[in-house]
Amino acid sequence: MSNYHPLNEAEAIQIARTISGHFDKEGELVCREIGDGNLNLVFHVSQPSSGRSLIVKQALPYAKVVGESWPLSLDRARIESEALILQERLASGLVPKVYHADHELALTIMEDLSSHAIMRQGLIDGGVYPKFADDISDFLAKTLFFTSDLGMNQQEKKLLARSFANPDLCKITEDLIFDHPYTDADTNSFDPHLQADAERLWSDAELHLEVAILREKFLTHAQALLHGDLHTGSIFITPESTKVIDPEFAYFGPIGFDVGAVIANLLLHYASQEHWSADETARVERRQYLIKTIREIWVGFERKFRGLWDEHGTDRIAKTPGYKDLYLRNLLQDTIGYTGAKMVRRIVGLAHVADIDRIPDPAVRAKAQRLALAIGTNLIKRNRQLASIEQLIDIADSAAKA
Ligand code: SR1
Ligand code: MG
Repeated sequence: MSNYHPLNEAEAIQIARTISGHFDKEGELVCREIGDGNLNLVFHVSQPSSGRSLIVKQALPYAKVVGESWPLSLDRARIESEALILQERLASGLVPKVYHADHELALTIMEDLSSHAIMRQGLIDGGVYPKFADDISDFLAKTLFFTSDLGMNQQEKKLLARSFANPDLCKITEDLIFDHPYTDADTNSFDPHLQADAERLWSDAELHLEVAILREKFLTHAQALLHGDLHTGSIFITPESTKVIDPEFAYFGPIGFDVGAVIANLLLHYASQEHWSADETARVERRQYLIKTIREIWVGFERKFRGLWDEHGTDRIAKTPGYKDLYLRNLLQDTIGYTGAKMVRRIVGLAHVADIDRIPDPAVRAKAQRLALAIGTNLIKRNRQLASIEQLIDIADSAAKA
């Protein structure tokens, strides 16, 4: 009989007390439920007398954003804690420390990162993060290379993939990213002024063909252990530090899906500058900063991934001349396609981004939304013809100037 039940704040405090040596024995603990995501409860437990704190994150058996009508496996909490532990081993310092995991209660107790900002909000507030491109390209290159057939024992990888089968969460992605935005699905949600734009997406056969190819790769191409939901709401940040959180969507999939997720969210923010920049000069400057960051992420990721391949490659046949270049070219094309898919879903699909949704003036919001759709659909349609990150950048900049 499972002991699972959603915790209340008093119970979260009781559980937090069991983390030995974290809090002073005597001091009072206070707790607030701060979860503002789509799926989980998040308790912030702190001790004012010692200044110490931690996070108790608990999965709910359904998608909070929709309600109990959308059941979800609690096993995602085990997947999240195990992914965090593995990511810490592979990319040390770039994820929160895990103090304890209870699979029955579907909870993970981890480092409190309240000293950091959620990157999406940080960007909306005009934040500049000089270390981000280096940190995130490090995270991507190390976690993805060392869980791929290039960087780990291929039989062990198959066994690891078994423990990261994540069907419920993959189904969310398969539906919400690779299906529903391209048909008149009940889950879709968009401003009425986008009706004609959405209908164009639903009837665009050229677009559907590329989405079908990206979807097939998501379903079948078990390249590496992905984070699986690497948007700017899954990143805690300061100018000096980056921490990737929330890998509950982790599973073995195509590497470009993670890289594309980061770039897509920077481009959604790029589109949102229709509102968040004070004037045209500020808008151009802010967009240049975002583009520079995207370029540095891809260039850093590619350089590091190639370096790991040369230094730690485990596969003899993968050293065949030309193979690495071909692999990286395919990976770039996947990245471009997934970038586009992750942009489109945030405009017409179920789950949106605050960067764009919080634009108060509907006409300005529509301009940002249409820019995101123009960039996203172009990237999807052209991904298999492109060969450099500069071409992705050209597509974004040309759409913004149009
Ligand atoms: C029902 S969950 C909606 C979205 O929230 C998560 O962060 C994922 O991006 C998912 O698609
Ligand atoms: Mg999340």
